[in-house]
Amino acid sequence: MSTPKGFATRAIHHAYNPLDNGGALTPPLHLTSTFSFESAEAGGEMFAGEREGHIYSRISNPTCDLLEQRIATLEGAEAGLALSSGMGAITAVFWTLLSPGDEVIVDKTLYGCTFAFMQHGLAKWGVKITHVDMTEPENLRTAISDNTRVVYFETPANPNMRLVDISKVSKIAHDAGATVVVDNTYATPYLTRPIAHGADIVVHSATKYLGGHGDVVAGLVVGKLEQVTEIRLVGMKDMTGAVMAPFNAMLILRGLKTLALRMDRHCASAMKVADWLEAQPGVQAVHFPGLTSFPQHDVARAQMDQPGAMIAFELDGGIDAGRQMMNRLNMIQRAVSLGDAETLIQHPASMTHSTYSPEEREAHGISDGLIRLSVGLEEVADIIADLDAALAPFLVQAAE
Ligand code: 4LM
Repeated sequence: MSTPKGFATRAIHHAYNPLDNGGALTPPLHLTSTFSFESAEAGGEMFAGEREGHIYSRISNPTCDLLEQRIATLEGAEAGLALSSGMGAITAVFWTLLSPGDEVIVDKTLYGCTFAFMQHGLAKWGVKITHVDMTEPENLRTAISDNTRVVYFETPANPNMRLVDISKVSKIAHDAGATVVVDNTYATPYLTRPIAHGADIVVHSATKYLGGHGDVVAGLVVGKLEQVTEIRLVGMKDMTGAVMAPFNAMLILRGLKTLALRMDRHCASAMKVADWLEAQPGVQAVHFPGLTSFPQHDVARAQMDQPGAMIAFELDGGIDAGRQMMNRLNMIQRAVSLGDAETLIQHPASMTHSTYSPEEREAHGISDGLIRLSVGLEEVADIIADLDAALAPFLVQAAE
């Protein structure tokens, strides 16, 4: 048996041979909604699941199919599924796995729209949502019951960077018969492969690092073939229709080719920015897994190959100081989303996490003063210089 190829090689070559496609180096873009059947009988057999082949692009498409195979190999999963957005991916998984009366246990901190889907969406349909601080896995053991169907978390969590120990939480969840779903958007499979640590299903907002260029909204799911097929046929085909457009699949395939390269640069720059921020007198706290001051530095080392490139920080002057600092930036863009070539900054309490009420934000550990930085691919000296100029007035005040 040949040795499996390395991550960057599989991200470029896996499951495609140009010679099968007239020598085209770049995989063809299959812009087609439907597929012709060789005969009426063949079409019937495909619908009955007795014959392989594409039927209609709300079920499968060859360009999406290649992307699905690529993300599956990168995550170490049996199968993948391409969807229209990260939220499309998350909701398709939940609509497939759950029935009224089931319980979902989710971590304390989630991306704002995921939180809204749970609290305002799923809860309306008779699903019980329980939030548990999974940074202490034993909390899950106390909360879990026979009704718990799914255990769900992000690691690192958006926006406050809390980590969840995937192995410990998966073990507790599996002992109780629950399915473990991990949102791996922040880490990407280049840094963390949750399935190797025991997770069952991984979801992504491919809008972020996987696409990497801020030009597409997309989502992905990976897991066991049987489960992914069910999510395809129930969650995607019938319940959400959240299908990825083939053109968008091409953009994500292009992004994946440079994922390893980009992540190395993102992570190296973020480490320098975090070190620099931590040394500034007006900066009250920096939350970044690569810092030795990070409370879960050990968990980071155990399950992340590098610390990622998302930083959360707070200034001494709280959110007023944070807003003033953001408004003084020149190069760094004030924008939500993350994982792009451009460094992006945003204020979770009034932007990505404004779906939480102020009381909920407090209970869920999302402080009003928190600023989120997605460190991009510019020269790191320019990123630090922009932050330095914007922070200067606070540093003077802090020194006085
Ligand atoms: C943001 N995030 O944080 P789509 N999972 C995680 C996310 O951060 C996001 C999604 C899912 C941001 C968007 C504005 C951890 C999104 C949802 O946006 O539906 O692809 O992914 O800035």
